[in-house]
Amino acid sequence: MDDMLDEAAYDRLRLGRWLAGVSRRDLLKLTAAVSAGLAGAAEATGAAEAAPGPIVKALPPELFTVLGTNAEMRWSAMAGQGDLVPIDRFFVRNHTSTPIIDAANWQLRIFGAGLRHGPVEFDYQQLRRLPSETVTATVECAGNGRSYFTTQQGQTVSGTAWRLGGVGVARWRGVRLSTVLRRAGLARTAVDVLPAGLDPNYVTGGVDLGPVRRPLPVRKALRDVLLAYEMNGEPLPADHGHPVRLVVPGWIGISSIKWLGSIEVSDVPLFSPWNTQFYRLFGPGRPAEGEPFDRQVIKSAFELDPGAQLPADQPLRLRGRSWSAAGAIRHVEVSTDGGRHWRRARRVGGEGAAWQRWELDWRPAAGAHELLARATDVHGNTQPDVAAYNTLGYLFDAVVRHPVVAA
Ligand SMILES: Nc1nc2c(c(=O)[nH]1)N[C@H]1C(S)=C(S)[C@@H](COP(=O)(O)O)O[C@H]1N2
Ligand SMILES: [Mo]
Repeated sequence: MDDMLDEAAYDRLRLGRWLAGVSRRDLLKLTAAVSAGLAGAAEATGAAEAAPGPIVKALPPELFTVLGTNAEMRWSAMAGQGDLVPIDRFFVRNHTSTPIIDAANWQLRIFGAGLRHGPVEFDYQQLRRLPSETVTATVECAGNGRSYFTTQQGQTVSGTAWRLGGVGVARWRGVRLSTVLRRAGLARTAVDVLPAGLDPNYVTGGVDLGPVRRPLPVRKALRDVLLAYEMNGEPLPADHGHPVRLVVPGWIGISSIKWLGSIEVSDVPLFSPWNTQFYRLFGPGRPAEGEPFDRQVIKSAFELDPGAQLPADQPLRLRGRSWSAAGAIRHVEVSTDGGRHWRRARRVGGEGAAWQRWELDWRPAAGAHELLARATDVHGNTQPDVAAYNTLGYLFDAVVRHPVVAA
């Protein structure tokens, strides 16, 4: 809770600077200049060779739904799985395409006015020799569930039409960002860090926005951010950021920059299109410059595809998962009749997992049914009936109506 207030307060400060100092046109110019600088840095660290398609790994239709340059996990693929999402079904969100980067030629460049000395470089071997840490953490796209703004709430939103499969939990091993920043000579005046990817620049509407990058306050960077080089015990796969990515627990997926090439450390608040144009909440009743957000919300999913066929007049066990970036899930209620009656689901698995698995026994009559699951976390956050509208369709937290057919 405290952290959340700190983040909001910090963003007000950040925004104040923006509104006071720079007009929107200046900001765009600034963004372009920064992009050009970073593009140069990316070239210097070398490496990015194009992969044949936007995604390298196999995308069998029983595990994924392909959405442009992205691949959404099918929730039926989580049936029978433990807490972790295996790499073969972990969702992929690419702004452009997966670059093939050779760890042996890779370097991470850390630079900026927030360092006490000049730029510092780390190669892969140097990073691997630093003290390592292993954490289980969720990566979830801020737009996960976006399609339900349209199908459930009748609203127009732009962006990838994810259902609920833009989320995954993995065991990440790597070096704490704090370890690397301290070795790089972090100054006390540092305020933001700006990690940038080595994937091709993101071009939209004819404008080259430069490499994918989004600033993080130093406070968060030092708290629990990991530079990950392993995922579920394997070297980080190409699609998930090989050789090194950021993992930013609790924050929206865009924070967890893949194919990390550079980190600027600044003594002034930083901006990129990914915290000004995108990944802000725009729309009716919101300020013109949008509302900032960094955290994920609370959601639930059944381990079933929408429209799944179930056997009628037989006892069966419904399974699903709920997760909240704010903390552990306290309880989950499930309805099998479109929201008229609710029953408490049974928890499965231990305490403290990244998501809460649950199950409920049910004997469906023949015909169409609508399943709903509503989670509440230990802070009392609960899933609403309607998610707060925003034009870019972020943070869909409402209860999803999941159709099934029993026959
Ligand atoms: N360099 C880079 N990092 C990136 C992205 C990207 O396109 N390029 N996509 C971001 C977004 S929007 C999300 S949701 C997560 C997805 O991580 P995954 O593809 O490993 O599931 O990566 C983030 N990191
Ligand atoms: Mo995302």
